[in-house]
Amino acid sequence: MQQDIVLIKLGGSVVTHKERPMTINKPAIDRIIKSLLSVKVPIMLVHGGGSFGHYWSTKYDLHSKPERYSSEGIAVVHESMISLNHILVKSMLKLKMNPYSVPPFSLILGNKPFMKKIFQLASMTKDKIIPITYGDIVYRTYHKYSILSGDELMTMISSVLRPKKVIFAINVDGIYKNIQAKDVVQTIEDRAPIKFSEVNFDITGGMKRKVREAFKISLAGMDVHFVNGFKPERLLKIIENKKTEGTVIKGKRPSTGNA
Ligand code: IP8
Repeated sequence: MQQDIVLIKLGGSVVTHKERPMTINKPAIDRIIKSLLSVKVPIMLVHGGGSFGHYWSTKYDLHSKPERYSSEGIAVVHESMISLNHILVKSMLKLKMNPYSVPPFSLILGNKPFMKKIFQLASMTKDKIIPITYGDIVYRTYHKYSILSGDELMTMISSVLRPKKVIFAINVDGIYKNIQAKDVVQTIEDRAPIKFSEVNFDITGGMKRKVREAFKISLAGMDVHFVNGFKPERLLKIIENKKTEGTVIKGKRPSTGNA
C-alpha cells in the first residue's frame, strides 16, 4: 500500500564539499533543511557520504562488494558517517523538526530490507518524527562487510513503503542529455537515453548508481525525481506537484493488456 510519505535523498555532494575531505557544506545543509519546514506531508530522509564516508572508504579500500575489510577502516568510515549525520540532525533539531537518526545496519537483514523496521519508520512519521538514515559500511554475513549506499537504501525503503514521492537531491539540475551543454532531460520513460560513460565515479558509483537505483524504483511503479539540492525551492515544487526544472523517471505503469 502506498504511504503518504515523501522520501528524500540528500546527496553527499550537496551536504558536503566532495573534493575537500571531511568538509560540510553548512549553508547548503541549512538551506535545504529549512525549506523542509514548510512541507506538510510526512518526510523521511536518507543522506550520502560525500567527503566523509567516501573519503575514508577510499583511504581504507572499502567497497560495495562484500569482503573482509580492515576493521579499523570499518570503524573509521562508520564514525565519519555518524559525525556527518549528527551535523544534519543538529541542524534539524535547531528548527524543532524532530529528527530521529537510524543507522542503516538496523534496516537490513543480510542483503535484504528488514521490512518490520522499515514499516516502523513509517509509523514514526505519524508522531511528527523525521527518520533520517545514511549510506554506511554495514555487516552482511560471515564477517563480510560492504558499503551500503544511500541510493540503495532509497530502493529498499521505497520497495517496502511505496512513498508518495521519491526524490534525489543532487548537485546539478537533473540528468543531462548532453553533459557539456548541460541539457537536462525532463522526463525519462525508459532507460535508453542514458549514457553512463559520461558520468563521474565514486566508491558507490556516483550518478550511475543513483540512476540505476532510480530505475529499480520506477520499475516498481513509482516516479523518481532528480532535482538540484542547492535550489530547495525546486524540491518544494516537486512535493507540491508543481512544474519545475529537474528530471523525472516515470514509474512503470501496469500494462492494460490492450496493446
Ligand atoms: O554517498 C555511501 O553512501 P552514498 C556511504 O549514498 C559511504 O553512496 C560510507 C561511502
